[in-house]
Amino acid sequence: MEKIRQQIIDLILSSQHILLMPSAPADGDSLGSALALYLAFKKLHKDVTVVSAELVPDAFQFLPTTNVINHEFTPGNDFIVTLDCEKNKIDSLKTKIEPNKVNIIITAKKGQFSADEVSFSHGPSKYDLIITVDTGDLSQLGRFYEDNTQLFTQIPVINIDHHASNGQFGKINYVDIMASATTEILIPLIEEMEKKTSTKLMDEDIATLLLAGIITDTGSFQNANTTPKSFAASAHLVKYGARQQEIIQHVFKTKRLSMLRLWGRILSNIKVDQKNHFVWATISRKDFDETGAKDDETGGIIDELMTNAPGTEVVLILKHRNDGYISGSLRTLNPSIDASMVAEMFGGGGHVQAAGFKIKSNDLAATEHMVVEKIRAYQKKRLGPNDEESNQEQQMTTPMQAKAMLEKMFVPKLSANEVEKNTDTKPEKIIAEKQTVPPNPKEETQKSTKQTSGKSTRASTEEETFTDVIMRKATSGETDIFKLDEGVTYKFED
Ligand SMILES: [Mn+2]
Repeated sequence: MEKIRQQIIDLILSSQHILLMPSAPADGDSLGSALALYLAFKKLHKDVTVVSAELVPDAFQFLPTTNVINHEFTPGNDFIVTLDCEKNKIDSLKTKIEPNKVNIIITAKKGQFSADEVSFSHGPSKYDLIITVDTGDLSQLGRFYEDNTQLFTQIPVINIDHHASNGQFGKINYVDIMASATTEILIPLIEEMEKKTSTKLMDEDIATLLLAGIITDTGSFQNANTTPKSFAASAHLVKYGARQQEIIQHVFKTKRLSMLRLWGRILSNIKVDQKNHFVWATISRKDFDETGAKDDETGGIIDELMTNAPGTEVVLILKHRNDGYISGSLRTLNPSIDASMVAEMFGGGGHVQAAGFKIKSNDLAATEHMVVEKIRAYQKKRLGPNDEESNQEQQMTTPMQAKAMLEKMFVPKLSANEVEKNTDTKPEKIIAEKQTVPPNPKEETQKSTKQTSGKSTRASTEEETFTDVIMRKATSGETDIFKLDEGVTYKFED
């Protein structure tokens, strides 16, 4: 591990434009990791960009510097069309932009150019290093990976993670599956970087971000992944000034009324297969709509479900997301069942005790049937034959029992005036949420096309030679002197 850390530090120090990518959906660990590295790299005078396809959940907005996160990403997406002019010289060149296409009109001095004199390539990216944090698989970067797959082969990738299912996709892979959180791995990395650069990097904000990762991923030291090392690391961070109370307050003690309503609905809808020691619940779009809860307000409920379902081995929550996917969260309470292997049956992954997957579908009932049957079959095979009754789903809780469970879970954490406070702030929060909906990528494309054609009206004088245009642009102080204006014929001298 020490050798890998040295390689990582060398690569970071020799890079200047660093792209930091936390996994989506963003949680305390992925955000804490990305932002802690952001602050450390800034102290080393690096040009750093943090991009996340998804918005920062309300519970993590309090983290230092969440405002630097970009939700749109353009890695210098130049597409270059090259014309080989060795045999033939160019007489003129002009561009014509139409609603859905661009024509580049090139006239030869003599004869014509042919298709085999044209080649295509991508321009260099402005970044020289990508660091992914808390990301088991590149697909967890969402649309940023899908739209820029070539970038991940052009630029070195450092993969820092703690998921057992990590795909080792980096040039350097720093994966410690024994770590409770990715931020736990970053502590020795940042400290060694301090020594190597003789620069003080660790401060109260960085320590708070790193501690937020450990507290989130261990469920405030309640989950089974909590190790002596996670306690030691946390104590170490508190010594650096990590604001532990602030994290606990925001992540665990602040629950909105809409979230409580949603959790109540989920709890009253738990299904159980007692013979196969399997418990599950679904969350439909209707559940979100009717409670006013947001998509990210389901985090943590699976852990509550688990502690309230004794005798269970596998716990599953299926959630119909607002982006056409159904996501599944899995927990196992029996150490002989590997949750990441169960998640792999559905194209996902994760840790031994906690894992997840994502299925492209808008049919919750059909997906539930498919997933539940597969897990049931998996458990049946593991547990050996049992009688037919096991196929009977039972409603585990009555609404009254669910209410009692909910009260038991929250009474110590939420006082009556906190509930009232939440009610007051709710309408505002919902308005804000509507305004921050991420733009449809299609609309973005259209918008940028319009912008391009709008700019192109900036006129150059027709019949100027190419050298004239460049000289004119250079002397007028224009920076982008090689930019071609639309509809203008650029003449080339011999
Ligand atoms: Mn994590």
